[in-house]
Amino acid sequence: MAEKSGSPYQELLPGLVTVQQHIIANQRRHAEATGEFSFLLSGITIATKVLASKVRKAGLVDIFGATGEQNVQGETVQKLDRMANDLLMHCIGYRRSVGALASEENETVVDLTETGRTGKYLVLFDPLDGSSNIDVNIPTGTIFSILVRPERGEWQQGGDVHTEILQPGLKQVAAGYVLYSSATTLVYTTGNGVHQFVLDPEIGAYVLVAERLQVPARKKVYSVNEANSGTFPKEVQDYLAWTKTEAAGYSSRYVGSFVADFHRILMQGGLFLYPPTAKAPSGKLRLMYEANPMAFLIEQAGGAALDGPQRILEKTPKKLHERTPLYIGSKGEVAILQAFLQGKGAPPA
Ligand code: P6P
Repeated sequence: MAEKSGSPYQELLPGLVTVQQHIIANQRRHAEATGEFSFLLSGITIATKVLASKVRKAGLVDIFGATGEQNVQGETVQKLDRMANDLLMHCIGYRRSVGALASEENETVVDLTETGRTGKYLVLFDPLDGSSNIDVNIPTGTIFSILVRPERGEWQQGGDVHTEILQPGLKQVAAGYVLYSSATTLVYTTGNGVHQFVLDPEIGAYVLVAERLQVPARKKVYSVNEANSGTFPKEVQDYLAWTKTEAAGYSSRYVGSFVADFHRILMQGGLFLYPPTAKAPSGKLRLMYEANPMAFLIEQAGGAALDGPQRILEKTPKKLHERTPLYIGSKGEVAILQAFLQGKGAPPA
């Protein structure tokens, strides 16, 4: 289980700690923080609280099923997808510190600077990852990543958010997700550790449950869609064959909803794999608003994230919706897979 360390904020925040309080206490440590970020984050928390209540009622109210439209990814848009996207666009876009928004559901960046906005934050999100699972009550999630516009003196002078947003994951100032499951849990980092909150429906607040989460270095559990293994790279097939040996002794867990699979690994350790396949030669998961935020979180928690040869956070995106192969989880488990990818084969017994 991820270790929980003593809160460095406890002296500031005795007793019940909400995510807003936590962000403000966090910001007190950074003189330049102006409270803009905590107001920005409140846009995400309010939108996801509303979404959590809708997800809980899926089936009771007419939000099951598809809208009949396709998104930029060529995927069928679920009714809740559309609702989640509209909610996040509205609640985050309302914050004047935001200069642009990007979503899995929108083909291009929503440029708020066109309206004379001078916000420095660039917010990217997957509004409802795993939404195809909604109709069968499998957990889904919202993933977000926050960048800032490059320094250019006066924000309004020059610059184009459509290109400025194409920054490597190392430039993220914050990232996180909300998992809509048996509990609604929010996990975020601003580069100062990974912190977990649970939505208390009785008070309508995300309440701190763990700070500075650390993912276990080893855990013999892998998470992959084995149906695709016939067209995985041979080195990945060799890794999976090894995990099934008695000596290796691995188990397998796969929800098919990235946020749920990732959260289990953050809490208990393991390795999530989405390798290149014949159907998805560049992998399926998107770099900017799925792989990058989760890579930021896992590295802050002591884990690792690769696309194969490269660290995810060092990849410079060429396109907003580009996909990437993804191997993410416990540092020791990623290292074993990496050895297979480098042709070094299995670790010594
Ligand atoms: P597959 C959901 O559609 C998603 O984008 C991720 O949440 C999930 O990890 C992945 O696709 C599952 O893909 O090919 O195994 O169905």
